[in-house]
Amino acid sequence: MLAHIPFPILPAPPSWFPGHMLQFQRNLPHLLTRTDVVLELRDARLPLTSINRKFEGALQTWRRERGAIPTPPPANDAGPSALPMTPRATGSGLVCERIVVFNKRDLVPEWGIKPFERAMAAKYPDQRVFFASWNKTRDIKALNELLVGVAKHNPHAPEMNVLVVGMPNVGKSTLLNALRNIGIAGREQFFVRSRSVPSAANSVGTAHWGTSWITRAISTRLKLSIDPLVYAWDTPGVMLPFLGNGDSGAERGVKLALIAGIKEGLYDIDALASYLLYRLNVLDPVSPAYLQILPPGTQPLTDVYEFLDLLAKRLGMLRRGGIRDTARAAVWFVQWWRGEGGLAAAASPRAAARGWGFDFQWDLADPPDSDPSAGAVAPPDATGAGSEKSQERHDEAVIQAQMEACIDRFERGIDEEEVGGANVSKTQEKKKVRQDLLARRKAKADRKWAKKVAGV
Ligand SMILES: Nc1nc2c(ncn2[C@@H]2O[C@H](COP(=O)(O)OP(=O)(O)O)[C@@H](O)[C@H]2O)c(=O)[nH]1
Ligand SMILES: [Mg+2]
Repeated sequence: MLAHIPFPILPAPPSWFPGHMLQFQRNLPHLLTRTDVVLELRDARLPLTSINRKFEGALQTWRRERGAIPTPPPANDAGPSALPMTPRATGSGLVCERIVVFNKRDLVPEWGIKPFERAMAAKYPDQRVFFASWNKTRDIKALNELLVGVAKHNPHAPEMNVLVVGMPNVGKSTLLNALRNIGIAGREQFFVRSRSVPSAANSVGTAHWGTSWITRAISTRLKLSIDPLVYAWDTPGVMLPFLGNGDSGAERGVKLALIAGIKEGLYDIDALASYLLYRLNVLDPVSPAYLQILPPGTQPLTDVYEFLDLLAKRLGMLRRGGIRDTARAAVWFVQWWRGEGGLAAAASPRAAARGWGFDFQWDLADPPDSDPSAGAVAPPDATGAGSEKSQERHDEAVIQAQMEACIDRFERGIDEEEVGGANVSKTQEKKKVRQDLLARRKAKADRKWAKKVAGV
């Protein structure tokens, strides 16, 4: 088992935000006026990094306009702020649902899914979370039923429009096709090209941008269900315009490049390989997934050049003069991981893992540091019968607490970056922790108040 896994040196992230992404982002508010359900896809391996925070403003306005969330009171009002909710019928009578799908679940270990769902419910109570994989029929069926259920709940609407958003390569088109295949069998299946783009897309400036822009911006309309009538709109992947400064920006960039969210070729392959080696070590420090591609008997290792040298040896990748071709081995390593290697890493057991996916990392010897209550997980009930179940529940609770702490750290990091505080002092850091704690308490009180008002 690796005792110490050093963090690799990473390059600053490139800026990759082509014009069509900017156009889509600008026109999102218009598209939302004709949207009933937003299906927001994120990569299950990057549940936090693949959030596109640039969508947040437009989504909040959309929900507010449809009465799904109340307009926030003025700053000096002592009453509760924006209330968490799950709208079925909104104040305006218009459908307004936001469903967050963590896609490619086949590439993360199943043991983390339940704790993650609970951590998300605790931290983001207004988001409906769903895990899916295109090849898991059960997931696709359940998602289809969820969408159809929302439409059935709103029989007054002649049709329901679903807008699918997310970063590039997160699996939007694949998931939509799978949903269509499940929802509409056989000859009824079809999709309509941009010629039939309804007024929502036309309203985003056809005259100015022409049809090619429409095709890139919102190219296909898929029918997901006939009765009730549900349509879905595929959209281009939109990246974050700025990935951040310092170590966290560099790490974000490399993660996104590995899952192919950032255009390949903008990165040095050695940087990708060294980060991947680091991550696989964190996910399973005892028997990392890459051991199966190295010469038999190799022990886990942390030096990327030693690793690539062994890999080139195993694959027989040689340059002229018999020198091992480590650059080719690095390309092969990343490709391997994107396919079967990712699946192998997802099969890793919970026992030794120090992380889950690419956004969660912890040291089980240390209780979570950001929330005083999070470390207080009750010990398992060791009274014989049912103790295995009790142990499992305890382990899940521990992981959930670690995940919540990771989410807090992530949010804190983003907030600090947004106020330009890359170099915050210890005093500021403590102040922020305190503020976060108070904010969480206030949110809890607000939730209680909302329940009371709703009579639940
Ligand atoms: N392992 C896995 N791969 C997926 C899944 N969904 C999509 N992919 C792959 O991810 C890549 C990008 O998918 P695509 O649908 O084009 O993504 P989009 O850019 O968001 O539309 C393709 O190679 C798909 O085969 C999934 O659930 N699991
Ligand atoms: Mg696509």
